[in-house]
Amino acid sequence: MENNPRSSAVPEPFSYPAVDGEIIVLLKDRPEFIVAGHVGPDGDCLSSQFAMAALLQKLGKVVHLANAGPFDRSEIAHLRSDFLTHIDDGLRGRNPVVVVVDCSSPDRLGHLADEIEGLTTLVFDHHSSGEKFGDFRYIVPRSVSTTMIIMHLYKTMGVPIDTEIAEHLFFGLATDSGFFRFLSSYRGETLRMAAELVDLGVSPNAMADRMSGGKSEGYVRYLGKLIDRSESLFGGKLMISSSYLKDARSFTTSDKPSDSLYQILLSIEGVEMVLYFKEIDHNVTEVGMRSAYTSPINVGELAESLGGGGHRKASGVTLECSIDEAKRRLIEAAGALLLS
Ligand SMILES: [Mn+2]
Repeated sequence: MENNPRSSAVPEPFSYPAVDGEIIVLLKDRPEFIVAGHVGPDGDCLSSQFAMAALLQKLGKVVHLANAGPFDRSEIAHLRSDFLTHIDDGLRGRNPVVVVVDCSSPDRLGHLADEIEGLTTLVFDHHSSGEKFGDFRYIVPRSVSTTMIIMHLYKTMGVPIDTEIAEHLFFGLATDSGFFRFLSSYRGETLRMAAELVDLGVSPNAMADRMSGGKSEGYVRYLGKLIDRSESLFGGKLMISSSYLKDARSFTTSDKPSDSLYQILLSIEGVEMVLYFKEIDHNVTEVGMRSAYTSPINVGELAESLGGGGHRKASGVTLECSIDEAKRRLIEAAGALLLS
């Protein structure tokens, strides 16, 4: 063992820090809650909202789900009616506590940020970047998903997890970890938590099918177009692709096949970074950023420097400029990182 260079490098196993007592008291004492998540909600955000709402309901609370949307993507369109898209004055007047999940800064709440102002706000999140906000925070950047943070809260509060809740918790973990592909070494605790969820009735097989199945033919054809459109820059270190407003005329899908696109472009040997430009309006461009497992590039920092946020390997920013201007700015910034 003494000759094994790895044995001395084994880090302390990760465990979730204790949840602040004040947070627990607030959750137990107050009667009414709004559970909010970020704009353009993804699997972890929506699952976290459902799991948090279920926890509060089990505590006997009145709970409202809120999200500014959009709920255009076909896989989440059916959930639209479960969420308030605005907080009206009647609800505000009852002084509910706002629980914000999976959200690194207030602007990620969209127009809800203004509507919850003045209400007591609790934040549960795992993003490492962003702006500290809310009256109370439980932020665990090393947690693979926000749903795992909420699972820790269930355990802390001794609230039983039924199969439906377990499915929400697992789904957020599965989406944010690329079905465990992004999980690194010495993170057995995450697999042990996943194992508990499987023993509570979750089928990883069914979850994988839910994550990757159910796509329309138009979606797959659009993915083909985005791959076809992609360009290689900086000697093959950067791949970029773009979606345009005009695409709506040629492709019968409102879904953006971004996860598959990233995965395919990152699989090209030598690619360190992928930038995906989405024309949202003539002067609004969303940029998704990914960096390769083996690359030292931190796209979370890059996004943050432009007013966005995310993680080391996956991040995004919304820029108020044309798609051409966004490309010019980002390609220059990427070049500075990749060629340094
Ligand atoms: Mn997340």
